[in-house]
Amino acid sequence: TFCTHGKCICPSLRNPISGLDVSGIILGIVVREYASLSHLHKQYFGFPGEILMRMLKLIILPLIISSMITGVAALDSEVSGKIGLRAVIYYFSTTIIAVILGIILVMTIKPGVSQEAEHIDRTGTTPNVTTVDTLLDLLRNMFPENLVQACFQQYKTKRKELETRIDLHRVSFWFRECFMFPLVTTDPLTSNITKDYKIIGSYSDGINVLGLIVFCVAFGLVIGKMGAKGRILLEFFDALNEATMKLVQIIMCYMPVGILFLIAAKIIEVEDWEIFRKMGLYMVTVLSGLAIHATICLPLIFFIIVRKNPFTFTLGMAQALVTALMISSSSATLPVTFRCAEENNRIDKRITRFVLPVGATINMDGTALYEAVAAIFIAQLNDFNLDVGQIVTISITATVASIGAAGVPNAGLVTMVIVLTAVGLPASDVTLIVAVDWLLDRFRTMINVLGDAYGAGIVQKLSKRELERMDLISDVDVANPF
Ligand code: DAS
Repeated sequence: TFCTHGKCICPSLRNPISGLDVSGIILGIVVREYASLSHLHKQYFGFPGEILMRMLKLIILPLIISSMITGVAALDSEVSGKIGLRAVIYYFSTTIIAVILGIILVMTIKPGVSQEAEHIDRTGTTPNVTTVDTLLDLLRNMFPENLVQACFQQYKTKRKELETRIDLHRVSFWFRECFMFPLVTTDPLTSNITKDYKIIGSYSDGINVLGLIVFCVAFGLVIGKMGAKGRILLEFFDALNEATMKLVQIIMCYMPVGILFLIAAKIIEVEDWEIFRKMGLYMVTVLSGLAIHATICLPLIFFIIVRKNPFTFTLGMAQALVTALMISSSSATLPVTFRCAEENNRIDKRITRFVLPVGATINMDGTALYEAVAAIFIAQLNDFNLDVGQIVTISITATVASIGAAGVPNAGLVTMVIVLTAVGLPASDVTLIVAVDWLLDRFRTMINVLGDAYGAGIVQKLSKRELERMDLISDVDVANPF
């Protein structure tokens, strides 16, 4: 099916079963089976997909700079006093909660870890096998399980104590070298990887995302405070943001073709079909995270603050949620979100007019959760042991990437490259998650819209006084116009 949006016509990924993903799988299987063709796969099948990945990585820099600077500067000028501040605090807190929930789930379910590795974890043998481990394994086969198990457990406990003794020097070094310095970076466009530590936010592609984000937020705040003088800068970055989004639109027109070949190339080279088991587990992880966020986290926050039945509120938003599920676009769902929030849930227009449009742009709990899970899933697929600094980097960049993502289909996929490159993960592995993005996008868009709606209800409750004062002022105007 084709859709036309803007000037370009591109194969739509919005149809129920994304035909191009399925064709990519079929194409890959066909080529894989005909061995005579399979030698073609790397150079030819991989090439169009590689082009797509390079385009996505090319767009990272202008996307971060323009979306962060304009987003932060605009918040400063458009924020109508306390109402706007409350909305922004709500956006960030629910997004961070979604990211933490996603990280807990993906680190628990471990969708990307292969079964044999998981088996080793469960049976207690440590991943980096030393000679002692091998010796104990030999012993283990000669003696009854329980005796060797007890010795092995004792050895493991001792070893754990050794490993966990905190070396204050290392912690201070890590904090200074791997957290503070890169954040306040001297050169945001190049990363500096020291010999024995992976600097937080650095990666092989040469950009230090976190350093760039910190710079853009500071720069955006300054521009916002400059008033008229900052206007010209704000207009420049607004124009840069608009141009970047148009570029993203063009890249997304090519995306279906890139996806087709990315998936075909992946199918051809996949060694073990276990990857499908992992993909299934990955989808379960994302969908369960979204479900928990939508049925526990958001309703709990809503109930604690608003003291009303959150599920009645959700029912009031049903039409908007179904629309978001069908079209995978928060922005396109906005008119329905407005109607449901104002007519069914009686939210004041003065609140919805600010909270919903800004929320549809920068409040994307579903996308943030999805990007954190996907990044760690890809790390697990590559047996990449993430340290604390990199988990923190993923949390921050997933939050920022969700702010930078537009409310259009597959936007989370485009900004996903930011998260992957922020911890040095192979961005080409986006292929795997692309294959199922058409389904997950629908559900994360639904959660994005639900999060915006709950935000409007909560901000209205917290801004009761301001609204009453506005009513008073408007009453006075009517009664005594002079
Ligand atoms: N489809 C996006 C939205 O409209 C979400 C995403 O792509 O992550 O919210």
